[in-house]
Amino acid sequence: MPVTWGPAHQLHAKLFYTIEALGIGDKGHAAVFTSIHKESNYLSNEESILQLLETFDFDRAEIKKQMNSFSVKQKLKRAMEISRQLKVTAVPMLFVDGQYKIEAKRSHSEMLFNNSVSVCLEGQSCGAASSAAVSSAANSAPIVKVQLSEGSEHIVKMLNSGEGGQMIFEPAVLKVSLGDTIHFKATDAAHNSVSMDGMIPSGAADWAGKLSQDISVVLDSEGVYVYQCDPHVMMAMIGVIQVGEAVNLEDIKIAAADKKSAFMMNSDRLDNYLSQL
Ligand SMILES: [Cu+2]
Repeated sequence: MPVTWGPAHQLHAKLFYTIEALGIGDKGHAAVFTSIHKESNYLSNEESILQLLETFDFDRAEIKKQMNSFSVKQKLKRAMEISRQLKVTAVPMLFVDGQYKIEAKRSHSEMLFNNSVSVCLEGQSCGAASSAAVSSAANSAPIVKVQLSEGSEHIVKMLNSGEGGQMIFEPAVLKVSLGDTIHFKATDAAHNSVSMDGMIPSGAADWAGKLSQDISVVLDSEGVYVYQCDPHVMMAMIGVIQVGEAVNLEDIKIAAADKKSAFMMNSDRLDNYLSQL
């Protein structure tokens, strides 16, 4: 079931069901994946969706008919109701029998995620063993607090793929001293580093790096800074730096709750990062 948190997700959920209605299943979903993740076409409006579906040799009228059909609308409505009832807060998340909620917290817990699912689906009784698997999956990524980085200069790489996932800053969470310099390195192309509005210490200087270029930033205010990569903010390509004491952490957390709606993927990344401070 696709997620339906905000208008953008709802549009994509509608696309998901339209693809099913048009009978192009896997091919259609693969085309959406390629468009969003490889071509950076986020399909954020109806026109771009129509254009994508037209590549499957449907005419526009037929696509619109399916897209606005009673059946697709009902499925979207149902998805919204279910995700509200089950409190779906992250992807991927798996519900078994309405009883067990399994969530992959980090990419490296995917294996555990799959294991706990098989225990529950294959086992004769979905009892104690599987609950243990479920809870170990949920707790598989104990929060490790970030340590103060030594030295006064620090490197953050901008990557297509890193240990923590796709489209990611590495390290994504840093703790440094007042006045330290961060060198953002364009290791992979088509990324940048831009401080996020309302998510740096008050009075701190903001920055905006250009695409595919290194940028060095001196952090001369105490507190927490959150920055993003402009082209990949929807995939939560963001990073967090704590300078000295995290004096503005509560303000950042409040602002984060708001910013999260912009993330179509990895929507728990920001919370994960902040929990490491
Ligand atoms: Cu990027």
